[in-house]
Amino acid sequence: MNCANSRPFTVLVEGNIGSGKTTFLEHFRQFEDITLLTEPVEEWRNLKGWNLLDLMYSDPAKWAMTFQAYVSLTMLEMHRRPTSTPVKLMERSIFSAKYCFVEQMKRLGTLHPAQFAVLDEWFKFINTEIPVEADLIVYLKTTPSIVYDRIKKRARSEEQCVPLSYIEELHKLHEDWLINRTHADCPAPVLVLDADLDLSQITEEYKKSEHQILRKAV
Ligand code: DGT
Repeated sequence: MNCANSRPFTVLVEGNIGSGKTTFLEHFRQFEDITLLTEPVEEWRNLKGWNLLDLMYSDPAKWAMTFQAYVSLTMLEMHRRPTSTPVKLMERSIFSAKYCFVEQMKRLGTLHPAQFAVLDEWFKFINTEIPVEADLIVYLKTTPSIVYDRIKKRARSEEQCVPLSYIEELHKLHEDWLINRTHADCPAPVLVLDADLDLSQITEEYKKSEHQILRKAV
C-alpha cells in the first residue's frame, strides 16, 4: 500500500460555541467509512474528578492556563489518533484553541502575557515538529445573538455566566482566522456554511458539504 494514500482526508469542523458542530458531525454518522471525533468536552469536565471547564469559567484568571494546557493535549491526541477509515471528521482543532480561545483570553487579560508566551511556544513547537494534518475546514458561520440564545437554551451549567460580548468577540476571532485570514497559517481550504438556520432547515445546508467530504470516502 502506498503510504501517501494511507492518511485520512481530514476535515476540521469549526464555529462559535453553540454553532452546531456536534449536530454537523452527527449528520455524517449515516455514512460508512468516516471516523467522527467529537470534542473531548467530557474529559475537560472530569479529569480525575476535576471539572476544568467549570474551574476555567468560575475563576478564569486562576484556571485559564491549566484549562488551555489540557485542551491542547486532548486536541493533539485527537489530531494524532490513528484511523482506519479514509475520512476523518474532527470537532475543532488545536488551531481554534490557539487563534480563537487563547487569543481571546490574552485580550481579556485572563492569561498573563507570560502564560500566553508559554502556550505560544508550545503551539509553535507542535506546529513545526508534530504533523497535524487538515485537508478541509468546514466553518459553521453564525450570528452571535443566535448562538447566544442557543447556549442559554441548552443550559450547560458551566456556560451560564458567558455574556453575549464574549460570544461576539469569539465570533470576530473566528472570522479573522477563517475569512479575513489575519494569521499566516490557515491549515486548509475553508468551506463556509450558514449555521444560523434552525434544525428543520439545517440538513439541506449540511448537504452542501457532502460532495467534498464523501467523495474522499469511496
Ligand atoms: P456545538 O456543537 O457547536 O454547540 O459545540 P459546543 O458549543 O459544544 O463546543 P465548543 O467547542 O464551541 O465549546 C465547548 C465549551 O468549551 C465552550 O464552553 C467553550 C469551551 N471551549 C472549547 N474550546 C476551548 C478552548 O480552546 N478554550 C476555551 N477557553 N474554551 C474552550
